[in-house]
Amino acid sequence: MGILNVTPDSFSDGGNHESTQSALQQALKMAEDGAAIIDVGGESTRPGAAPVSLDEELQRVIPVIEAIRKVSEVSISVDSGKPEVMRAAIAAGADWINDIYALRKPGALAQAAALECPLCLMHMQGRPGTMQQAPHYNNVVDEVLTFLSDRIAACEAAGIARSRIWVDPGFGFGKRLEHNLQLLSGLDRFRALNVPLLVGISRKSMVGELLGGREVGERLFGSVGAAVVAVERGANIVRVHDVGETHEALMGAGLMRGSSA
Ligand code: PT1
Repeated sequence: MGILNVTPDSFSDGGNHESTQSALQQALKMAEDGAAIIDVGGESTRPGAAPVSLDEELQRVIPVIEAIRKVSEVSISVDSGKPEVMRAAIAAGADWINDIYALRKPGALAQAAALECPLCLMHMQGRPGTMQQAPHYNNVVDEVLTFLSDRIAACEAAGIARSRIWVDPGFGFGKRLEHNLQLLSGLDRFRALNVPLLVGISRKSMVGELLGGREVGERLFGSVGAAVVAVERGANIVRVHDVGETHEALMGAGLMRGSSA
C-alpha cells in the first residue's frame, strides 16, 4: 500500500489543478513501483496533528481519487474517519476505507455498513493531537487484540461481513517505543483474529528512535527493514512511503509470493 498524503505539508493548495496532477503522478509512480493499493489521505494524523474540517478534507481528497480512477485500475483506499468523506470517496471511485478511528466516529459504522466495501479498523489510544502525551498499557498486545476483536464484533453486529474487515495494530498511535516493539514482536498473535493484517511503520518516529534519533528523511533503510519483518510475522499489507524499495526488499526476501506482483 502506497501512501498518498494530500495535505498542505506536501502540496501548496489542496484541490487546485496543479496539486491534483502532482498527486496523480505520485500515485501512478507508486502503482508502477509495485503498490497494489494507493491510500489517499487529506488529514494528517501524525502525533500532534490538528484536525481538518469536513469541507477541506473533501476538497483535498475527492479530486485526487477521481483523477486516479479516470486513468488507472489500481485499488484506492481513503484514509478518513469521517462518514461523509467515506461516502464521497467511494462514489468518486475509491474501493476501500482505511479508518484510524476504527469506525468510532458518529455515523461511521452505519455509513461503512451501507457502502459494502472492504475496510481497515485500526487501534489508537487517545486521539492524534494528544495521543503521545502519556500512553499507558498493562499488556499492549492483549489490549490491542481485545480492542480490535471488540470492533470486529461491533462491525458484524452492524451488518458488516467479517470477510470485508482488515485490522491494524496502529504503530505510533498512542504508543511509546517499547509498546511499538512489543506489538512488532507479538505480531503473529494477531493471526488469531482470522482477518487480514495491515501494518504501517514507514518513516515513523519509532524507526527514528531505533536509529538513535534520525530525521524523517533518514529513515528509509530502517523503514524497509521494519516492513520486511512485519510481513515475515504475518502482515498481509504494509503501508509505506517508499514503494519501490520496499517491494524490492520483500521480493528479495521471498515474501511476495501469493500476490500478483
Ligand atoms: C497506519 C497509519 C494510517 N498511519 C493505517 N492508517 C498513519 N491503517 C496514517 C510517528 O510516530 O499505521 N495504519 N494512517 C500516519 N500516522 C502516524 C503515526 C505518522 C505516528 C507518524 C507517526 O512518527
